Amino acid sequence: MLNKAETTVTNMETAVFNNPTKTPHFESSVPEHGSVLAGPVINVVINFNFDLAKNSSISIKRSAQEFGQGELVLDSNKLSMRRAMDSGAPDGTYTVTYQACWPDKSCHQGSFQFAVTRSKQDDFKDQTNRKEITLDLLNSSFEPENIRISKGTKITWVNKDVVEHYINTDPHPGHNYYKDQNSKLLKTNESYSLVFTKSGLYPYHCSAHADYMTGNILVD
Ligand SMILES: [Cu+2]
Repeated sequence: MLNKAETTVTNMETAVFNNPTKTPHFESSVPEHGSVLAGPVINVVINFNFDLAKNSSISIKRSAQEFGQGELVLDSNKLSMRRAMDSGAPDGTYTVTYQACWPDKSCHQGSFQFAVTRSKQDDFKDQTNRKEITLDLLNSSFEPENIRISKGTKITWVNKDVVEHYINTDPHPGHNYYKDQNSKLLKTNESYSLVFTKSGLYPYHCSAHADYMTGNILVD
């Protein structure tokens, strides 16, 4: 019982975030400000409604240490920028500081925060060490909602509902956190498959029921 209480206190402390600073033209990010995640993201993605230009940047820091990896990537539509995150990043609160620069060479600074708390993996169904997994779309939810798999596992989603669904990577409606994870419209008994080859957390949803039909894949 004592251990459980301590865990609760730790989670509450983790959940204290500074207010985010949004630049002009900010639309969305993955992770969202204030997210508490079961593991590091594969990349931080920030979406805007105006063209980004060079000198834009993203930093992902915990206690002054940088966990962003490699160069900033500007997506080809110029409306999004992303930076990979270290998959071995420890539990804790991360501050994303970004600079969004525009074609007129002006720049704005923004920031937001999220937390990594691996104890949240207790809510994930352990499906590690399997080559293939089938995941049902049932009663407008992903069954199971949160799963943990090994690298190289192929997931096949099968629509067991009468209504039509999609598989879409977050955010909604940008669908660009992990662009490979976007299906066509899935009618009853239609399926969609994807092999996960990179460690990290993959938050996703169905774009037809984005408010409540959500799930997470955690790749070890
Ligand atoms: Cu749906």
